[in-house]
Amino acid sequence: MKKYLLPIATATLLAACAPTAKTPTATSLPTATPQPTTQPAAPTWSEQAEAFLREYSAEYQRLYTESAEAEWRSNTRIVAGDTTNAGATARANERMAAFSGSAQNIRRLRELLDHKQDLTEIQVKQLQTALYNAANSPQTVADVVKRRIKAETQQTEKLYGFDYKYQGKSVTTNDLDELLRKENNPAKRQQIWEASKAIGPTLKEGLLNLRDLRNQTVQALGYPDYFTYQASDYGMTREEMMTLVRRINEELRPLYRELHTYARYELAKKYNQKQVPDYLPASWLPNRWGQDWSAMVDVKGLNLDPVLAKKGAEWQVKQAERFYQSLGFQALPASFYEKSSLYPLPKGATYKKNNHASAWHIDLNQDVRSLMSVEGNTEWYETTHHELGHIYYYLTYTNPGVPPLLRQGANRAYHEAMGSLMGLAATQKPFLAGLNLVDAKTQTDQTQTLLKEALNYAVFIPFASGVMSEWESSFYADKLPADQLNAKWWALAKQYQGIVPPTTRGEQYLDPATKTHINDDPAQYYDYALSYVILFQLHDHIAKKILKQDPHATNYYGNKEVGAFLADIMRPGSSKDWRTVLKEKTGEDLSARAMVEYFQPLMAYLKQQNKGRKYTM
Ligand code: X8Z
Ligand code: ZN
Repeated sequence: MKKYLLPIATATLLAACAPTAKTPTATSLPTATPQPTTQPAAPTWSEQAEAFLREYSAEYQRLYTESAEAEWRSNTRIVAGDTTNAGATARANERMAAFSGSAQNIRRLRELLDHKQDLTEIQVKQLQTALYNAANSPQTVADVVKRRIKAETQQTEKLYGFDYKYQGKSVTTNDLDELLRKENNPAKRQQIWEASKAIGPTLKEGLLNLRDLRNQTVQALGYPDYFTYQASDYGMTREEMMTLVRRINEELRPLYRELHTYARYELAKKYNQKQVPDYLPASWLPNRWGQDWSAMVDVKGLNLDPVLAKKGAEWQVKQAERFYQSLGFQALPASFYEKSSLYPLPKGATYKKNNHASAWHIDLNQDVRSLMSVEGNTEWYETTHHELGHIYYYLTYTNPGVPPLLRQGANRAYHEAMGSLMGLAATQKPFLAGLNLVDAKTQTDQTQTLLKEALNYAVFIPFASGVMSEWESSFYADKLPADQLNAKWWALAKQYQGIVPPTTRGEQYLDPATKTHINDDPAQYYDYALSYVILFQLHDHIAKKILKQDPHATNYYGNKEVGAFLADIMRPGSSKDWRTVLKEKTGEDLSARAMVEYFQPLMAYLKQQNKGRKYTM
């Protein structure tokens, strides 16, 4: 599910249309004898657009809310064999689809957009957004849209209703993640990793069906494939997006090569392997997809796990809120705490919930919620900050200057960047010391700290911009054949991440489908790669220009100027062009410069450590 928007069909928008006002055109204008003094002037194009958008937006917001409420229920209460929720969600999403994709609305949107030069910029932006949304559910192919909605609801239920088993017992994904961070026995690690991949084959048929339905939906409005459709949200073609993510990947590649070499040797030592493998076995890494290796390093004096375990999950959410408040953001609405689903289900619950973190803007107004399974540990500490970033983004662009259709990020990557930035800030030593989470007087190793950060942020790039983006581009645009899905996944993992599966993984498996986004947030994972690049650009600016602190050792806490800087970016939603926003706020275009510079001091250390070691990528 789109982490921060509604799941596809919804995010995608909606349906049955309110009757459009009849457009006066040259031919339909009154022909009676002109009486210039009394005759009301025919409405201008801008006035017509205003009237249309008023009506459209009200209906859009109403249907969006219904769809979000239904999706919320479908994602927080998954009961095996019970189809009530699925039925209600499908119906709500169909109503949205029938409205947003109605032929009448599409016609009218195009007609108004044909008179762009007579409209205001914000009118044009809203009409374009509505037309973009329409392409996700055009009613000219109503049957395809309907089947797709049903298939997506079913895929979500399968994905989050799955019962993971390890050593004969049911386990949660939190359990598996914890085991992968802690287990030192390589044979056991392989079993855990394999247990985490058991869901893949159960999702294959549904995913292949969804690929066709997603492609067919957007093709009806002229997009060649679903990946291209999603990239167009940034004003880019598929090729332009792939060129951009490949460039980012290349810029981080020298650092990744050092990290990869370092990890092979260090992990071989840790697991008592005489032979250092050329490529990293996926089961050696402390994350199901090898997208974050930071748990490999424990920086003495900065390990948060014990203190977070002691303070507990609730404290983490409250602490993240306090951090945002300290920058000048409001307290969260009471309904956030009443309506969110923040913690794991109690043991023995008779239903399941979505196990991946997300944030929701239920009514495009003040009803904001988060769905998480927070436990007291570093990973959830960062994720909590990440999700509240979405929540504060929602609340900040919910203002009279931003109409409902533009209550979105400057682009999707900005939405992902805000909270991840706060997550990074909330782990730096001066911040932690200020809050008494670590002892300020304890000497800590700066190189190890930077190494741990690189194993989180830099290691993520080849996964997000390489493996995920290349696989989905090929899946949607090149129609990757059904008997090459897993082979392609592992070829990309080897090429970009230098990771191989512990044993041969044939086409009876479907390892990409174990990543939730492949199923319910399709063809958008480059958002996260771009979000990391943006977050380092923002962090660099905040540290150097606002705080006048070393970017490696900042403390944002309590700084209202930092809060104002972030709120200025959030406030216009998508009513302002994303490139302009970045240029105005940081003086830079989108670039990996800040990220590369941040990790530059680590290169000498890694080269030293890797001296005499064999490089394989
Ligand atoms: O999916 C997420 C967020 C969704 S709001 C928790 N993230 C990516 C992932 O988990 O794969 C955050 C960073 C990467
Ligand atoms: Zn997110």
